[in-house]
Amino acid sequence: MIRDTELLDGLVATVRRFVNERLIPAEVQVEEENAIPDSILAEMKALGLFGMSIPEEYGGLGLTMEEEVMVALELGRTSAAFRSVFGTNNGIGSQGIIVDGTEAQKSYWLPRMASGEVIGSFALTEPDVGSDAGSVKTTARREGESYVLNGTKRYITNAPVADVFTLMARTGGPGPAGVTAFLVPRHSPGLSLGKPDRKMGQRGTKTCDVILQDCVIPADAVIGGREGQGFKTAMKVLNRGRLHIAAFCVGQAQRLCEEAVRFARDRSQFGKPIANHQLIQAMLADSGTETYAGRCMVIETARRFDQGERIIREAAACKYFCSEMVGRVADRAVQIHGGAGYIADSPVEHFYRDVRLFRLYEGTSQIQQIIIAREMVTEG
Ligand code: COS
Repeated sequence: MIRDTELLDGLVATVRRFVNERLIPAEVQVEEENAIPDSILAEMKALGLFGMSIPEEYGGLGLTMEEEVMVALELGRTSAAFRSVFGTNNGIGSQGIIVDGTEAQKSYWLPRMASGEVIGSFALTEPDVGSDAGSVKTTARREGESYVLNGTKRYITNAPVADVFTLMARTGGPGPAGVTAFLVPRHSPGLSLGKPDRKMGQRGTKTCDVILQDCVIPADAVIGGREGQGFKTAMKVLNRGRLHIAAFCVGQAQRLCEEAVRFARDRSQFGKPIANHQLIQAMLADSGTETYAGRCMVIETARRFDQGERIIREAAACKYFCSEMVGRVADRAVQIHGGAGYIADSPVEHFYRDVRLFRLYEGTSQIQQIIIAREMVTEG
């Protein structure tokens, strides 16, 4: 749903300009320094990017899903690290509070997240708990007016800079029904961070372990105030997150197509630009077609989400198709660049490494396949 076409066009144009003029020129620096420059962080905050999808009454831009998708398509045209820095504030780090939080939790945390004063993060994965998210092993023991948490959370995006974690821990019996979602402030006693992970790509994005050793938090830190709802909160958060990631993948594919076309026009072999060779054209055509298909499916699913439809299957399908698709597009972009695509100076080299993550996080491709098939079978 687009509430005001003119306003959205203005926002999309602003983001496009910001991406072209500020973010794309800084990609090499981010790659080399493994950090986002402070000046860019400040500009992102001023543009409202930290609170894109946080409701207006809590200081955010309150974008609908369709509007958020239109912005994500633009943001996807540059290094994933830029989105990642505010991605958890809009997505998995704040959505738990938005969908299931109490009024007190919303009014305390959301305005701070929307301004970027507070960084939110989402802690579900553990050393032994990945795809089987309902088997969370971190425990939360009620003691008077507190909970005492014990366990380790792994590969937690933005953990090194986070101020608060939406964290899933077990308060009840085995399986999804025993999981509760908590808001755990970074400086809670007993909470420490592991050393930053060294990753294949997405340099500038920070992840590490979150270690809880008799970590004490107040009893009112339970999201929504009810135990046993944490798995469902996490799943609702991921439905939206998967759609956002899918749109971002389409943006990445769009940029890869632009780079491939530019190179194919400039590079001549056998006496003519390689863009005029049919085998190169076939690769360009496949990438352009798949990117367009991804764009259509994310916009359609976002519209249905905004209309209140159940989009579990469609969000999984978007994440599955678009994350696999951008992998193929990146591979072709490197192929079109030839040797130049394997050299670190080329943008397609780091995009090739960066996009590999999209098939893994917020549910692997295999998990999306399971979700899609289960929904198809139960829908009959
Ligand atoms: N949206 C809303 N509710 C959902 C849901 C979704 N996408 N998926 C499950 N639920 C609900 C179910 O309806 C069920 O509710 P009831 O108990 O009222 O029937 C409950 O949650 C338990 O669901 P289910 O029985 O399907 O749980 P499973 O243990 O079988 O797990 C999968 C389901 C595999 C889909 C889930 O564990 C998953 O998504 N795993 C991937 C985790 C992931 O993405 N990790 C990445 C970490 S974040 S970077």
